[in-house]
Amino acid sequence: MGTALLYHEDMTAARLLWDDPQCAIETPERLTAALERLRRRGLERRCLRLAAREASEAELGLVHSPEYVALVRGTEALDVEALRELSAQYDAVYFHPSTYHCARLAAGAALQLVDAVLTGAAHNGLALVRPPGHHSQRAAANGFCVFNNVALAAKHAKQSYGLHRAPSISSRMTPGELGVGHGPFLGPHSGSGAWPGVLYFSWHRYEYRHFWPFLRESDADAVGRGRGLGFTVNLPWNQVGMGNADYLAAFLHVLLPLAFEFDPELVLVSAGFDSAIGDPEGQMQATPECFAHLTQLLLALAGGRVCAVLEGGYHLESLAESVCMTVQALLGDPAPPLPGTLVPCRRYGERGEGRWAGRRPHPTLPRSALESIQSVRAAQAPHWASLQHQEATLCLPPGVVRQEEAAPQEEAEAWARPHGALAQGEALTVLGKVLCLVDRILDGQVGSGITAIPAPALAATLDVSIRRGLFHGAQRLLCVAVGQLDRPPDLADDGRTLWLNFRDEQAAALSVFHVSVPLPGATGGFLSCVLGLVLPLAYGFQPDLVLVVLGPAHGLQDPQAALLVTLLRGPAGGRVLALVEEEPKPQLAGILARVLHGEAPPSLGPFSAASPEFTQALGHLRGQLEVHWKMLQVAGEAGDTVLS
Ligand code: X5A
Repeated sequence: MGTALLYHEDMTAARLLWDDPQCAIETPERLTAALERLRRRGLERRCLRLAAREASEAELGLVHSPEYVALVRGTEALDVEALRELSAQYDAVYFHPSTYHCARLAAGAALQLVDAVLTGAAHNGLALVRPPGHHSQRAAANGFCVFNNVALAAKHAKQSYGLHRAPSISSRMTPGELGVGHGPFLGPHSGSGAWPGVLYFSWHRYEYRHFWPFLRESDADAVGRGRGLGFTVNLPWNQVGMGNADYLAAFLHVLLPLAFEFDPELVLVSAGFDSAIGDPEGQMQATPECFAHLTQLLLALAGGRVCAVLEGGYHLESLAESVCMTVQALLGDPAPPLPGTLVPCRRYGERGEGRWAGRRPHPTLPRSALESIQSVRAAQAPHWASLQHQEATLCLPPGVVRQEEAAPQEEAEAWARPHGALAQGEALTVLGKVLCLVDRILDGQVGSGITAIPAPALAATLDVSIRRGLFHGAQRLLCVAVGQLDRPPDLADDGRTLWLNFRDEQAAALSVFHVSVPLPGATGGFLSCVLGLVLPLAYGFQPDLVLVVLGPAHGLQDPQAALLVTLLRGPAGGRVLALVEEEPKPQLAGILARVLHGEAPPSLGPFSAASPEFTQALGHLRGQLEVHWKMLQVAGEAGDTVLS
């Protein structure tokens, strides 16, 4: 088990044989650069290496017409002039005598990856392929793409493994479907009802349809038809320069709420790295680390069964780094912190610095990531419970270690002094271990940790852990306390700690850094809290250490606790310390230890919508906080229009 890496050297054979500026960026070096970097980082040898096989013509027939397959087969025998003539009949396509072989290997690799993951030979994986696939259609090549690798993988998964909520195709986003043009063939709208059981998400450079391939059906209001209503989710980026905060906001506020509600059995990723910084086609600004975070977030779905298939990505350095980040995340490594402050882009011009500063926006239209997010949420709201009742309020302005080491007894006693509950016995012994664990995590000697604490000592141990973390050099410490736990009364409200407490009472922002979150019963409420409130705050805060505490009457089911801890690995580079009340659920600590190690959390089970009252209370809380915490925002300001 582990991460599968599919590749075949033959896929470097195809290359452009004549002058065509549009196609010149799709080179064999894309694959060799990515693979070389994986080798150099020691990542390749940590993967299960599988040589790609060719897809059969019957398999290609799952998606493509026999005539088209025969036509592509025929290109093997054509001379350069004939290849050039045929290529000219398509949009942004070139054929080479090896194209058919390469394209069959690319499709075969995608199918094999699905086989590896669905038979249990691997947990997840990446297929490094070319030509890419997502723009190709039933009977046409398009945008460098010949056969639709990910669409074939989706059909194969449904047909051979009988998945019901099969491929949640997170197309062209993350390491996925972002980037350049929209590849609409995959969506259920490409022939009504043709793709039941598939949720298709795509983000793409759109620029109000001024960007290739200029399709009306790439806009946010194209949501699928008939039985496929709501199963096509388009997030058009209407300006270039989108960065880490924008992608993360799109995941937290659009993709993940819908994906968790959908509860897929498999996640297929059209991994287009033309969404990464430096890419000539995408012109976006997301740094490679972002792909580690996006991948890690996707791994919380479908029991971690994530299959990523390379699509675009034309800046060799950016591509190679982003591929490494994706593979690291697939392997379960903690994601490195995201550089810079995380504020989603409100309107054009806020990112005036940098290499794309010169581009002028369209003179009359508002542009921003938030506007795109708002429009897709609005378009999808009728189809998804997790988006309902929200718009009105929201539009307002390295491994886990079981700790054996402990701080010296006298030191533990000194730290325990203010707390009677810690004075002696087991509580003091545990405190010694926790102090040592806090230090080790902050020093980078240990990735994360978990400790079971005797119930009477929990609150005091938490208090001491916070102080110790700040004392030991944490600049910012996030504490997520679940259950009846009070914020230590004399904790300074100075921005060094952010205290989030899930408890039964009313939602309340007692200060910018002290938030009480209502404890939801329904899975939908839990997901809205975590994705819509806790993670945006956590990412915005950029802590050095996250303390998660499951205290008295925490009320979370085991899969919920596991998901919470999994997702909290993101904001602090994996530096999570979980403190769990010793009784009454001994198995919970084991589950949490495994997710801290990078294992996928169990499914939350059937989706149940939050009550309108709950959603409203949460929306109100978000409304109060979003002035300070920009990652909460899902809409531009009213009348936020940019004039030239
Ligand atoms: C796979 C992919 C882009 C084609 C761009 C044509 N295709 N201008 O990224």
